[in-house]
Amino acid sequence: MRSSLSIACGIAFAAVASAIPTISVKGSKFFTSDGNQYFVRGVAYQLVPDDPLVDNTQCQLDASLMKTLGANAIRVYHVDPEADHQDCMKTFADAGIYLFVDLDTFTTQIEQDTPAWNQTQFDAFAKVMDEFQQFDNTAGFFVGNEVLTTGNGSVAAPYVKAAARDMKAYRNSKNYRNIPVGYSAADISSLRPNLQNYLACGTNSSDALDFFSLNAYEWCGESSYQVSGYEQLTQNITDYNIPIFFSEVGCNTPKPRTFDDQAAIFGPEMSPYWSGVIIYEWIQETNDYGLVSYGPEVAATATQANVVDGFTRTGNPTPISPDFYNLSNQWKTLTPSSVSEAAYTPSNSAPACPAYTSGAWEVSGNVALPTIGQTYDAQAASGASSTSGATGTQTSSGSHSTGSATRSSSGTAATASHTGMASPSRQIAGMGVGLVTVMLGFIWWL
Ligand SMILES: *[C@@H]1O[C@H](CO)[C@@H](O)[C@H](O)[C@H]1NC(C)=O
Ligand SMILES: *[C@@H]1O[C@H](CO)[C@@H](O)[C@H](O)[C@H]1NC(C)=O
Ligand SMILES: *[C@@H]1O[C@H](CO)[C@@H](O)[C@H](O)[C@H]1NC(C)=O
Ligand SMILES: *[C@@H]1O[C@H](CO)[C@@H](O)[C@H](O)[C@H]1NC(C)=O
Ligand SMILES: CC(=O)N[C@H]1CO[C@H](CO)[C@@H](O)[C@@H]1O
Repeated sequence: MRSSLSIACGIAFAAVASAIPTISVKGSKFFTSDGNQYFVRGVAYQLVPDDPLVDNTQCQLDASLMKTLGANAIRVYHVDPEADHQDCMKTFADAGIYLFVDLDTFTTQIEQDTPAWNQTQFDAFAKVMDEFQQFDNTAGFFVGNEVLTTGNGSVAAPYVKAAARDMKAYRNSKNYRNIPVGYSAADISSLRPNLQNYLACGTNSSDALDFFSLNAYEWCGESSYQVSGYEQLTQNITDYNIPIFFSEVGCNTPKPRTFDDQAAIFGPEMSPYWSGVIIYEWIQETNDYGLVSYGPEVAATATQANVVDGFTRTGNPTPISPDFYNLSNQWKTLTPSSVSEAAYTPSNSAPACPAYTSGAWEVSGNVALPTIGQTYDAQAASGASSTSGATGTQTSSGSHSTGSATRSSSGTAATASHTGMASPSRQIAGMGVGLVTVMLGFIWWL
């Protein structure tokens, strides 16, 4: 009795001593459980297509170098919820690194052209949440990545919002911690303000996102807060009621990357409104955004172990010079002014739900969100839009039989509003498959 009790106490003490504070949302900011404001300084991390959080030897090598870089977060696009993540998550926690993880995969993601939110998707998202909620360093969940890319694609927005509503309700029903649930948007200037307002709008916060984030490739080389477009991004969120941060950043032309935009993001113009940034991306691969490399490029057709698409994906990460050091130097010198949780009283209320505008925002205000199993019926919607103008008629058939599962090229042409560059995140998320879709996206854009 006595000895098992003391062992239990010893374990409890060790757990407390090594615990990383958890992250939650208050108003438009993130805070750690010890009351400090949290700004994301992250890197997109998807070494391997299925799940980069299962090989602890690799996680240790990478976490250690990320610490040197000054990172405090990773974003992982795809994980295997059945795998064991204990060791990697502890490794990252010990390095002070939090996880933002996408709940969807290529087979479960919400599609712009055939929007649906059904039980299969819910169950798959819930599995990822079940696995990762147990870790103190899980900072947030994404219910989608760049689902919407066009004005008429806005009809998919209620499905994204329904997914957030249901994952938040599921989280609460399981008595999980209030891990923030958000969405990662493509930077489409015509769509962005309406989308970010829509996903936060309404008087019932249970129906809204906990945070919004943006994949932006606007700031290229020597630019400025005004010229890059960051000023416009900020003008649209100064009254935003939930946290917003960059879930991908990193124009890679011209080279080398100097990451001058970090000074703006963490400086006085943006840090009162923004909660930081995730740099795209950790590993160097075909798309040429990497901060580190695991060895020279080999033939794309090479089939040896640990090589995918011509790049080795295990071993010692070697910083790519000067990009890695440039980022590290930026982060070292930047300290955003922050507020303690105790001293902060949120004052912004939810934005108004945007009005219906044909071709630009085709959702009529605060429409009823779809329930699980409702699918979008485009034909009925176009017939009904002049009168209802809402999300379109929803049929409640549980099966989603309309349209093929083929990804349309427009769904991948995530274009930065100033540069016209395609966002590469679909590529990292899918490796081989993604590369094809990104190329289709470029062709579509050209
Ligand atoms: C939006 O318009 C394009 C081009 O007309 C069409 O291909 C696409 O299916 C439409 N999307 C939706 C969700 O209606
Ligand atoms: C708020 O939304 C949640 C989730 O949709 C719902 O269960 C709840 O009844 C709503 N509360 C009010 C006051 O409408
Ligand atoms: C977004 O900001 C721009 C100025 O940068 C402004 O013209 C536009 O009206 C804003 N839109 C919304 C919905 O706030
Ligand atoms: C649910 O939606 C997904 C993704 O659109 C689709 O692949 C699947 O067939 C749907 N399942 C059901 C039961 O409707
Ligand atoms: C901001 C920063 O550190 N810039 C450096 C990036 O790397 C080049 C090449 O080494 C330097 O000239 C810059 O000063």
